[in-house]
Amino acid sequence: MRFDVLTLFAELFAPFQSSGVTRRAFESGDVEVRTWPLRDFAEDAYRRVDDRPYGGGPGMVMLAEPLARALAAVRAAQAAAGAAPTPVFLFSPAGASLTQARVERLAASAGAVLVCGRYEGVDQRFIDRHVDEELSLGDFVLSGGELPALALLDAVARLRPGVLNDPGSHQQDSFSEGLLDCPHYSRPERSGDDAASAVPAVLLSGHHADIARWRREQQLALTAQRRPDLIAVARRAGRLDSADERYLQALNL
Ligand code: 9D3
Repeated sequence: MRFDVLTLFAELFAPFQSSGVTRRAFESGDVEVRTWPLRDFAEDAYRRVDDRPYGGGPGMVMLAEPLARALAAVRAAQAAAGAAPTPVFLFSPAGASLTQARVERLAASAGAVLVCGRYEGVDQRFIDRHVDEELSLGDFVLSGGELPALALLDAVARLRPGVLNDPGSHQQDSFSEGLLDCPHYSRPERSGDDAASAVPAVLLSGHHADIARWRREQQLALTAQRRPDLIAVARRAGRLDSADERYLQALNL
């Protein structure tokens, strides 16, 4: 799959592709990332990519024309490679929050053009003409769309075949399965003298069914406490069995 990234900060994308479990996906070319530095598509002598908003107000607006020229260059490169045009996503605070379901769909696709907004926003005419979908990372304020684009690339790359050692392990991800994860413990068995320094005994018991039940109950308790919205979704999706329901009912006592 291929991502074409339109950005004023292309240098942010390279280092990210050489670290961590996702490195293989990028370095093998399975997830190909090509950056298109927007300043290269400015036409005036100052390489201007932004200007003041009509109607006044704070901040600057990203100009539609350099963006449109960069997108035309992406389309030409796709055509030359015999690749079909991919959808255009704009990262913007006004977009829908990225979800794991959206990431999973994208990971199974041919890729996308990622437009990273900066300044107050992008000239609406570029959005109306060219953008298929606006995406946000959530309700907090960043200074541009580059980190959201990197977050998306990371979330997609880890789903590609060969990235995770255990092919089933992302089936168990929180949000895929719909519950938060259980707590994890590793060595040493005891890190001090108080009760909180010991690993829960059940995890050392060797009783796999007991361990699975304990983990499930930890997931249910944590999710009920922190994200009751996810319990409601899991229930509606039929992902809670009668033992789960009994445990949740006991928690409310
Ligand atoms: C009230 C005006 N602000 C909207 C919240 C202006 C504004 C703030 C920050 C306009 C653009 C930006 C830059 N942010 C992004 O481009 C962005 C973003 C974000 O700020 N938060 C979460 N996801 C994203 S995706 C792109």
